[in-house]
Amino acid sequence: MKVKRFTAPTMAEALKQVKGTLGPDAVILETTEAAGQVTVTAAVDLEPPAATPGADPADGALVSEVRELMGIVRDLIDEQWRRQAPAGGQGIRRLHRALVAQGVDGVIAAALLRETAERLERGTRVDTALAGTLGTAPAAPASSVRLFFGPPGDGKTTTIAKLAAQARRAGRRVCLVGADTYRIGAAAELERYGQALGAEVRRAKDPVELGNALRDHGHADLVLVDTAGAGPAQQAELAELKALVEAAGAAAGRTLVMSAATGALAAANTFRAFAALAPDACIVTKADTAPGGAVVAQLWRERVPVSHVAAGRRIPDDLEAATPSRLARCVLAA
Ligand SMILES: Nc1nc2c(ncn2[C@@H]2O[C@H](COP(=O)(O)OP(=O)(O)OP(=O)(O)O)[C@@H](O)[C@H]2O)c(=O)[nH]1
Ligand SMILES: [Mg+2]
Repeated sequence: MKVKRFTAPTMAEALKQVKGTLGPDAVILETTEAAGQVTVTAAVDLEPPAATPGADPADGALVSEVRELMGIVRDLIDEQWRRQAPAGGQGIRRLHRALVAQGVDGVIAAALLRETAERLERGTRVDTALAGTLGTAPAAPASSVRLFFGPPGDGKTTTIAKLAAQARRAGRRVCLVGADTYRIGAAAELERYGQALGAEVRRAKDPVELGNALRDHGHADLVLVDTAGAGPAQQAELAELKALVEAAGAAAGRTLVMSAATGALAAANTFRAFAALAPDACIVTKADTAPGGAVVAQLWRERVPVSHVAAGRRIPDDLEAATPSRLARCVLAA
């Protein structure tokens, strides 16, 4: 692979140099801007790998994924040349910089760039175009019973307390079910929240008890189930969570709670680990501590809707419904 840097007064000129020197297969690795000059770092694969008889099919898949990525970026470059729109070019450059700064996976970043570039007509702001791209994910379904799961310490219990407090303010009857039997003090913590918020609290130490609690939760309008945190490598804990989800039944909502501080690789691993629980929504927490672009980009790729963003510890104020423009801020706030 040959890597080269090109500097020019405009993005279009720099990209022209890239294409002229490295050819149409060049991939943009990074763009920076300083003192009125744009610097583009680009690479080209010098020797396209030939198909080897008996090669690992996984290698073939990887090669075609990289080829697809190169094609996407090449289309993007062509598109920018065709439009020659300075505002759009700047917007895409800003988005590219933010995606690189947040370490978003290359394939996801290229897809986000391409879809957003398609929305960038002359005069459209990049945050508006990006919100349009992110807004294509399906909406989180409304469920009167919802389970919350995710990595340890990412904010499940605090988020449940926020949702419970918001529902109580709206005059709804809330029942909290504690299924976290691992952490010392987890049950007492939920009890305290229940007392402070005027919500009934129940405990379920296994899937059978959870099934019973959900069948007989008084007359609550909203039932929120707290579970123990599990990391991507904790197979036994993940299997227990899956059993709880199954006991809750198909009508129960399933929210993955993930911190905005999760990096791209951890976000991909976490999502893979919890995919067996089929989350139908995600809440991104701790957005006051990190932009959260890698998590938002991963969820967009998986087509799991983000229902809320939490940006602080205050109950219930630091929890807002996620909108496409709020999510675009997460991505661009690098
Ligand atoms: N800064 C910040 N802190 C948060 C946010 N949400 C939760 N926290 C804090 O993160 C810590 C862990 O929150 P918990 O709600 O206990 O997390 P959990 O996922 O239930 O943790 P486990 O049950 O141990 O897996 C607490 O100190 C919370 O106050 C947030 O949006 N921003
Ligand atoms: Mg907890």
